[in-house]
Amino acid sequence: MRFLGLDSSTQSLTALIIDTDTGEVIDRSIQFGARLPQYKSPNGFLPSDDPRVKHSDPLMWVEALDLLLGELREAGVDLSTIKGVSGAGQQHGSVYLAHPIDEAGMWDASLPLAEQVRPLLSRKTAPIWMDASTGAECAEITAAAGGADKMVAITGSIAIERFTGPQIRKFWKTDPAAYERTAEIQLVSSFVASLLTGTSVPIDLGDGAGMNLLDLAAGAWSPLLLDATAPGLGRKLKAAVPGATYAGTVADYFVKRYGFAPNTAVIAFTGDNPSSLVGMGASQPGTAVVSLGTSDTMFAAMPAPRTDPNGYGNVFGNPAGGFMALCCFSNGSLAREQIATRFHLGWDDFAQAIVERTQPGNGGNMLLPYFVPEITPRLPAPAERWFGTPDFVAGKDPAAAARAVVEAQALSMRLHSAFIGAAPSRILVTGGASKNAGILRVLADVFQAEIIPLRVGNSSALGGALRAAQAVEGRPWSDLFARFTAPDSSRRVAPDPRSKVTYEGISTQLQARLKDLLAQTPATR
Ligand code: XUL
Repeated sequence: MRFLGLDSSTQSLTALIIDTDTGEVIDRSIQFGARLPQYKSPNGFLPSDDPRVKHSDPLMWVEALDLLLGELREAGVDLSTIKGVSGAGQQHGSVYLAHPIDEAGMWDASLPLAEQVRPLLSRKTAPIWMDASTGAECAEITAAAGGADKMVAITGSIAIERFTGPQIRKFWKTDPAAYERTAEIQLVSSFVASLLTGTSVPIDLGDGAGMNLLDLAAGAWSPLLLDATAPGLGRKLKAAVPGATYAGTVADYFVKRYGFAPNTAVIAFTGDNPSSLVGMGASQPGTAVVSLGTSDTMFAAMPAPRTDPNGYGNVFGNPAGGFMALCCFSNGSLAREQIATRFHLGWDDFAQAIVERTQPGNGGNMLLPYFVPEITPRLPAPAERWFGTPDFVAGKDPAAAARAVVEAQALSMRLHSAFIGAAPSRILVTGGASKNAGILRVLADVFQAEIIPLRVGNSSALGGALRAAQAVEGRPWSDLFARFTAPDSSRRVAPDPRSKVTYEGISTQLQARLKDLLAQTPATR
């Protein structure tokens, strides 16, 4: 049987189709910046004078869905053979609707969907996970809830700028009339699922945990936090549902326009990280995953919530049951791209610079690579700091710059993810940058762990397809994982034990420099 997984991420929308009988995988993506330039969002979000504000136009996501399904059809993919669809969205981003979506029969299949969804929006833009502008709201919610410890005890995370609750509160404070007009608030994941069914699909527990609103133990919105966030919020959110929930069948619009079978099942969508946990075959505790995308994340499944005493880590729901711990870094691919562009390095040069032209420790050169506001550690404004030889500091050493950005990212990841548990000896990697041998080499040496890329590139979309297969066909996870989440043995990287001591020393140095940087950073709360 064939299943479709969708991943609506920061910079692209991906479709991935699996055939559980033959093992065949087809995938295709739409890059928002390149393909939908009319939305003026080269990196997936709208320009803003304030670097802390990051919003996207939700209609860009809707139009991308039309474009992607149209392309699949033109490429000869018979969408009537798809038995189930699920998927994922970038986490935390929120879409505001003046009317719940219940237009299944009303959308005209001869017209683009974006034009028909436009009148449903009560807010033109959607704040996304990169937004860092809600420091005041985080402080207010924390105070009203009874303190940071209480927030962590209920939701698994302190109040965090990018999480949806603080974003909703800011919307209520800055545009109370539009907030009043809002009948329903969706996450990116549940919004895309709602488009597919033409009905309002509930938020799932995995992604819902990234809102600062979910009581993890109860698996339901916390009345205390709903009240602490904005008036009447409980009426604007449907009850959250477990990951495998059947959400309906694809809307008539997609049947008529793209040839889906009318009874194609749609399973609730989840966040991209929870979906990746499944797509990496890592939904049982014991395997750590590093995802190298627009954001870099490190995560692992866990049976019970374990929270980060430093407040950086988060707990989300695991779509296969239980929980997952996650650390998120906003200076992921955007920081690597900054260096590659600034130093005119192609990705092959970038890898070669790391593997062949520099050594672990980078000859004492170190970069603090914060080109956009950082989530971990919390930096409300961009900050770059260069330490080392005069050439490096003057921006005249491209090879050292390439190693420096990746070493700092890997060391910061190791430092801040320690709360997740014992140091891993094997790490699965995914995301666009996991194709880069230089980055894998640094990860292996910094973590002193074997780094294992998988054969399928987009683990979040694959997670969607696997969840649809598991829910509709009832196949055991172990069968699905054995078939679709195989490692790419040719690209495995083993750690070099000689670099262990070098990185221990540099880690201490990085920690001290981060402490200095944080001390120079004005508090936002
Ligand atoms: C996770 C996070 C990011 C987004 C990116 O908490 O904010 O990883 O999910 O899509």
